[in-house]
Amino acid sequence: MTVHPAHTRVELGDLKVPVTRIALTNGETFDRYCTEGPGSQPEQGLPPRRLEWIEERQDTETYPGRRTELLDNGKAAVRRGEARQEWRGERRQPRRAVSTGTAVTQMHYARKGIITQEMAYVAVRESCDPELVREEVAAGRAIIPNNVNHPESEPMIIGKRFLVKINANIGNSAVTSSIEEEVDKLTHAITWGADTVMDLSTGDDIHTTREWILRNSPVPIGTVPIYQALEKVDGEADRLTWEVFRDTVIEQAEQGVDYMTIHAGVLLRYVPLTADRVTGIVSRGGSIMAGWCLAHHQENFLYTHFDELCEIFKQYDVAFSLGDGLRPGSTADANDEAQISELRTLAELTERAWEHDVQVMVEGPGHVPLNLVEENVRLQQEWCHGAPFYTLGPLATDIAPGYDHITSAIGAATIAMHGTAMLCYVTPKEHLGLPDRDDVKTGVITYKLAAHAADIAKGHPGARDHDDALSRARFEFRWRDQFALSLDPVTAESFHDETLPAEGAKTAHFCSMCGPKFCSMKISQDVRDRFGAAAGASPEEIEAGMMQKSKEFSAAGSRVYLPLAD
Ligand code: IRN
Ligand code: FE2
Repeated sequence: MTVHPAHTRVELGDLKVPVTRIALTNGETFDRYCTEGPGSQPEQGLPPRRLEWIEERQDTETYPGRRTELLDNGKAAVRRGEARQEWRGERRQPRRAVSTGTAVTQMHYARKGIITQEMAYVAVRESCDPELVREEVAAGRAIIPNNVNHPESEPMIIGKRFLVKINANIGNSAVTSSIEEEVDKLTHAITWGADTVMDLSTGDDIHTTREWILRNSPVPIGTVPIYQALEKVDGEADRLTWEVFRDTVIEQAEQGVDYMTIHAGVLLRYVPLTADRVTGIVSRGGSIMAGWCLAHHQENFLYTHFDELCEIFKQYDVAFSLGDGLRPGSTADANDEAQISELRTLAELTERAWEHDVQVMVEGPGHVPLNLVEENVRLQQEWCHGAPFYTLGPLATDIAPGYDHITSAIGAATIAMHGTAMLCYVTPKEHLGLPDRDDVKTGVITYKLAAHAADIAKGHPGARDHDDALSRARFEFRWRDQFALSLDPVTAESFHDETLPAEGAKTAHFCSMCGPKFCSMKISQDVRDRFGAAAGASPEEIEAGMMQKSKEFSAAGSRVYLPLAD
């Protein structure tokens, strides 16, 4: 489903890299980065386009039966005693690296000097040299989230040398939202431009919901496995164990989750540092782990078992998203000792994951006043040796519930300009409720524009082409092209039509903002036309022409805006 009749999905070259091609009324076309995928029948899922590449590398094996067994263990569904909506599409057997010591990660290949098809694909998408992709992945400065059990995905890259990406969170925390609704939110999010989607479901049917989402997702899917682990112990954090958590991670890795938020930096000794904060611990995962550490008076098991996690991740190519469980939840708490201490630990864990060839990004805040934003990126980049930074906004102020997509987009554009690689969207419902379909769209569009503003500020090659295409359409009164090129053509066109619905207004040289007489674009075009007539004239002739125009201007009463001739 494209968002405008002038848009078509076109696949380029042997690798079939998609772009959204926009047909303009002047006969030109404009190609945009495309996230929406080829479209799927939800019960059937998407074609596994990467399967061939994964098989060609011959480094995975299947281990029959595993997935089915786990499906039948859907504890939450059994507890509710309701008929479960089973995944009816093709159920492939899960794959993993041939032997436990082996890594099948993109980082592993990149470090061996190999440019995988995934890297080549990403290079076409980003219009860059495949070698740049390989180098950045090898150095850990970029990741390609790419689970071998998610062959439906279209490879994409997260790193500061590439286009700034955005993530949309979906998930049914309320019991009311159904599997269909979640798949619909996924489709909606990628249609509007989400680069990755995180399934944060915490309610019932977590496993089945995730299966549907993965099988229908052309973008990488992230999760926070501690949420499901907590469900398995009936929501009692004290009863969590490494074993329950490990099995949950394997279950999700088998399904094809591409990256997982792991709150391994919430160390026992950091928890007291949050005592004097205005908003304490605001991270869900962070508070679960802090509660566990305090209840057992033991070190966070995600930290103590981190190497075992790496062993699992490297067999499926799951990337770490090292969670910021101690992120500030208010501008007052920004850059405080708790946050900075955790960042130091995340830096240590980044290096440990790299020892296993496991891809890593590092999560960041939260709520941060604009003057403290840059320091966040500087410290993270320095300490984590350039590992991609992935931040939640941050909100630049706390005072606007209902508008937090905007308070956070201000921080997001700023932090991305300084080098954050991916932005986790915030919707207007942040702090207030579960986002619905419309909120997902508003969040995605708002974050697309924040990310793009940062791409321009960073001087990313070609980033401004889109702006230039739109600005030209605007200056030339190609209204239809202006709509087609905008991030949200539907809203742009309907706002225009609210005041000038007539067909003729789509080609008129004005809009209702200034009306026909006062349109600055129209006036400056007239100015150009007059000067255009002087092209080829000698300097003396131009001088004489200017004098003449000056006299005409005074004689007409020195008015900038002249009444329109009928
Ligand atoms: C991103 C950066 N910092 C946090 N995030 C996102 O917040 C993360 O990717 C995930 O979607 C969500 C995790 O929330 P908690 O469990 O930390 O609150
Ligand atoms: Fe918040």
